[in-house]
This record gives sequence, C-alpha cells and structure tokens, in this order.
Amino acid sequence: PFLQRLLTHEVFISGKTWTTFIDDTPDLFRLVESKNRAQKILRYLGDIAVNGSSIKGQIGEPSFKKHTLLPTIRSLAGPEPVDVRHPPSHGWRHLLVEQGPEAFAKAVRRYPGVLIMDTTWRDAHQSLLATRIRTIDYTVACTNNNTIQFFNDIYPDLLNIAPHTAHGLANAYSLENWGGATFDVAMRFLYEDPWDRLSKMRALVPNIPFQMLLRGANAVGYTTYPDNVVYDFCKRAKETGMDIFRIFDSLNYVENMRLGIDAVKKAGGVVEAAICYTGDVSNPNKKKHNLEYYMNLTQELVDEGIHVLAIKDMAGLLKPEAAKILIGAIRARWPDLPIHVHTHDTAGTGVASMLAAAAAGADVIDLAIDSMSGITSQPSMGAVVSALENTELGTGIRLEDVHALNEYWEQVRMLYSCFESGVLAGDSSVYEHEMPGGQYTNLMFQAQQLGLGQMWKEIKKAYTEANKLCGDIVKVTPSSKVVGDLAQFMVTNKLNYFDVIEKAKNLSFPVSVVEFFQGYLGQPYGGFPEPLRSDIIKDLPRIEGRPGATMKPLDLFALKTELTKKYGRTIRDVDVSSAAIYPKVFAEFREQIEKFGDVSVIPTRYFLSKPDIGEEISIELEEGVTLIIKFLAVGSLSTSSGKREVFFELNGEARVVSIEDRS
Ligand code: 3PY
Ligand code: ZN
Repeated sequence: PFLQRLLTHEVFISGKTWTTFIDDTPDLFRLVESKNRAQKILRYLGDIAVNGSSIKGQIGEPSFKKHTLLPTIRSLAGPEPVDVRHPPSHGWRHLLVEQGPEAFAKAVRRYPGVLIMDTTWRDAHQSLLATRIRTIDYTVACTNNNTIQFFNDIYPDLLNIAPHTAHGLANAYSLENWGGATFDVAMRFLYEDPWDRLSKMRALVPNIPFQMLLRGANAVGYTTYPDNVVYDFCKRAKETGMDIFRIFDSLNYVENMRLGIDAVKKAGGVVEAAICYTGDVSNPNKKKHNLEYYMNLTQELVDEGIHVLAIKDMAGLLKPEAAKILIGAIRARWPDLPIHVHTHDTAGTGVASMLAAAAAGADVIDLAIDSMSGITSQPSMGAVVSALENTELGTGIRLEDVHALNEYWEQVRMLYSCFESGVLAGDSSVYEHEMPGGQYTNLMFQAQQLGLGQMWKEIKKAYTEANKLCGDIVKVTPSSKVVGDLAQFMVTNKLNYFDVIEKAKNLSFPVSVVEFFQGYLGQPYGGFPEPLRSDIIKDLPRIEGRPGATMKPLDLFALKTELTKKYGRTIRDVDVSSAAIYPKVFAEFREQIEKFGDVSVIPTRYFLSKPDIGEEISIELEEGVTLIIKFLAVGSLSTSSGKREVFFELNGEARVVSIEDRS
C-alpha cells in the first residue's frame, strides 16, 4: 500500500521537485517511518520467539499475562469515584513551584501530621525487582484539552498508574521516581531513555513533587565525574521535571556532597542532603558512628544552607529506639529543620521505626505501596497510613486509595515475577553485616544461583569482615560495591580477615577495592586503615582531598558534536549528559535502538516472552498509529544460514523476518 500511495500521489505523478517532496508530504514520510519501526519491532519479537529474552537477571516468564484493571480512586470529600482523566487536586508541588524551595521547606515543617514519600517507582523496585519495571506509555496520552486518554489494552507498568497516583496520593510530600540505579538500568537492560521516562511522568503527575536520588559527586553513576558533568546533569534533571534531589555521599564525605548541593541549588531544585546511617546509636558498644558523629555531620550540612535533612538508612539499621534518639536529638537542636527519614525493612522493624521517627519529630517518612513493600524494600504504606489514621500524625492519605493503588501493584509484581530475587523473608542478621537493601537482594540472588546454603553464609560473614578491613565504613553505592567486591574476592580465594591483612602485599585485589584505598571515592571518616592501605596500593597515587577537585572539565560541547556526527541531528542535551555519565552504556543503547527501534512501546509481557501461536498483540506506536501483530509460526532451522524464519501478520498483511538462532 505504501508504494501504491507513493505512485498514485499527485505530486509524484506531476514530477514536481522531488527534493522537497518528503518535507511537504509529512503523511507519506510518517508512513515510511512507521513501516521501518514496525519492521524493527517484528525483528525484536522474532528474536524473542527464536532465542528467548536476553534481559539480564530474568529467570522464566512473567506470571501475569493479562491486561490489567485500573483502580478506582475516591474523592477526598466522600465516596464518589474520581475521574482521573481530569487534573488532580493541588499538591505540594504547586506550593513549591509558586513559592520556591525555602517556602516549601517551611510549609513542610509546619505541617501538623507526618507526610509520606512513595518510593514505589524507584527504590522499591530497585530493591525487590532489580529496577526492571518499565515505563510503557502508549496506553496513556495527554491530549490538548488537558485531560488524559486511556487506550484499550492496559498493562501494569509505571505510567498507567500515574494519573491514579496523582489523585490518590495528592497530599504526598513526593514520589521517588528517578535516580539511583533507574538511570543506567533503563538504558542498559530495558532499552529505554531515562529522560523520556521522567518527562512522561511529569506530564501525568503535575501536583506531587518528584524526588530523585543523587549520589553526590557520583551523580547517577558509580564513579567520580568532573564537576561540570554533575552541574549539567542537575540542570537537565530539573528542566525535565525533577523537583527534590536527595544528595548523599557514599562515605558521608561532606566535600563530595558540597558539589551536589551546589549543583542542585544552581539548578533551582530542593536540596535534601542526606546523612547515611550506619552502626547503631542505641548501642553504646558501637562507638564509631555514634550520636555525636551524626550531630556533627548534621551541623556541617546545615551550614551549607540545605532545605531538608534526610536520614538515609539504606540497610535498615535504624531500630525504633535509635530513631527516637537520633531524630529526637536533631529535632531538639534544629527545631526548624525539616527531617525526612528513609529506611529498608530488611530485619522487619521498618514500620515500628517509621512510627518512632514520626513520633520523635520527623516531617516525612518513606513508604512503598503494600505489595511492593517489606523485606529489602521500604515499609508498607498501608500499614503506616492506617497506624497513624485518627492520630495527630495523620498522613493526609486515604487508606482506601492506598488499597486501590495496591490492587494495580499486585499485578505489576506478578508481571515482573521473573525478576524476583527469591528473598522471601526478613533477616535480622543485617545488623551484623549491614548490607544495603538493593545489594542484599543482588548478593542473595547470586548465592542462590550457587545453591545458597554455605555460600550465602560465607558471603555474609565475608561482607562483615570486608567492612572491618575497609575501616568500618558507610556502605552505600558505590562504597557498598567496594565491600561487596572485597567480600566476593575473599570467598572465591578462601581468605578470612587475618589472611587478607597478612597477605595483602601479594594479593591482586579487585579494581574497586584498590581505587577505594587510593582515595578515588573520597576520604572515609576516621581515615584509611594502615598498614593495609599501603600494602594494597603500594606506590599507586593517593588522592588526598576531594577526588573531583583535580579532574579536568569534560568538554560537553565537543561531546555533543561528536555524538551528532555519529547519530545525527536528533542528539539532545540530555543525551549528551547520558553519554558523559555512561559512555559505553549509552553507545550500546543506541546500537540496540538502531537494530530493534524503540522497543519501549512493546508491552512487557511480549518484551520478556514470546506470544502464543495465533495471539494478537496491539502496539500503539504513537497516537493514531497502531500495529496489530499476530504471531503465526517459527520456521525450521536453515543449516546453511543458521537462521529461522518467523511468520507474523501485521495489520492484516503477511510478514516474515529471518532471525539468527543463537541457541
Ligand atoms: C542507590 O544509590 O541506588 C541507592 O539506592 C543507595 O541506597
Ligand atoms: Zn534506599
């Protein structure tokens, strides 16, 4: 039909100038474009049909293969259902946009109850499902009359629940939806653009502030970047829709944080500076990271002019009594400082700790929707909201709406069941090894692949010892990777704490460990342990202050020119930022797009597993352009080419793609 339309087009027949023909005939051009895109999508589906999914970390297929039902959100004033296609009621973001970060922070502090941050869109799935939840946006579109339109087939992913969340959680302090591992995982494993995800979310949630996790001088990466890369990243993030930046440093090294704080301030965002919590302030035997240490750290951050203080308990070590002591002390010394508390529920004390934090004067606490909560994720939103209902610490969130949103997330959890880590219950040994939530799930998953049992026990023990070898440090990305790499190295080489000390001079340590001891992450509190440091790094350079201080700025303009030469004019400033932070990941992401097109439009069930024979898939390429694809058959293997033909019907026409069989 395309050729027919071209050959019968009056401009084509008239033989008028060809050069402007495509420009003047966008209809036809769009048709060519969507034909190309359709062909590439068939290649992706064909590849899945022949070779199965190659997404790292996937075991088996999704256990949910149906379309989902969208929940009903009730009005704040009564039992009436809300029409979520219409704009939601005003939330904290309106105040933030109208009055700025200082006024926002003051209003948060004045709020009589306790506010919540919903972590479901970031930390919860990072901790439970290896950050694999996709955006999928073709079922929802913002139309020009300021309402939202739902298309036919709704699958449970991030965006389809966005309008309901905007209504149901309208009083939330924030939604954590970006940063941390979401940035690289989106490109690396989901083949989607993290910036597009953010701007699509923003379009659907105008009222609740968005929050991201910024690893200070490490931005959203695992290494130190030149300062100008961090400044540029924060500026682009704010422009794309980010509001609140939780800035931390993996060693609580304030020099590194200062850079992130300044970058966020310059970008106009809310500066939420985090102290990473480790040890146990309620245990007098844990001497290194004691109350005095945290009070001094808070003072240094307050001196930087931060808007909000976060207590980031990334491993779930903040017991209720410790929350009472720490938050009580900070509240007493800084009555006007908004305090936001984050935890993980690894041991099972999360709900109790959040209630204790709220009672001790915290302004905001972090929770995840029930079915995405617990174990290595955040404590349950439904549990905390109901525990605080009818008390003076009410959250302003209706329990019925949490239940309604939860019905959707229960289905998401099933759709992504093939990324479950297998962590089935809490583990109070976290108080010993202190592994952060996301890392606990990863390491346990790896141990399970080897039969768990002895291996898991050894990894936990080695992790505890590796931490001691590093000098008992804060463990959070990327310092947690150093400790994890050292622990794995010790298990593989059958080394205990004393063996490492004794043989350090002759061991070939993982790069991350060597670089940590050189000072590439920054300076740990209490310094590096000697003589271990010298034994490990020998005569390699030692970085004495802030690692980024001596790095030359990256020429972002030259990088843009280079990328544009390689990929064409479509390179945006945000792509330059992605490439500056993750050069290799970005290049591989572009290669994938070149090969399979924009696979982010493929429903997750087909992105991860092949359709049944005869099954029909509808894919909305863009508003008004739908592909109806029917999967017909996979042909036999051609021994000469090593390929198989895969047969489809595309919008009623027979189509065949030839796919290399890699099995
Ligand atoms: C991250 O850096 O991704 C974290 O979640 C740290 O807790
Ligand atoms: Zn966390």
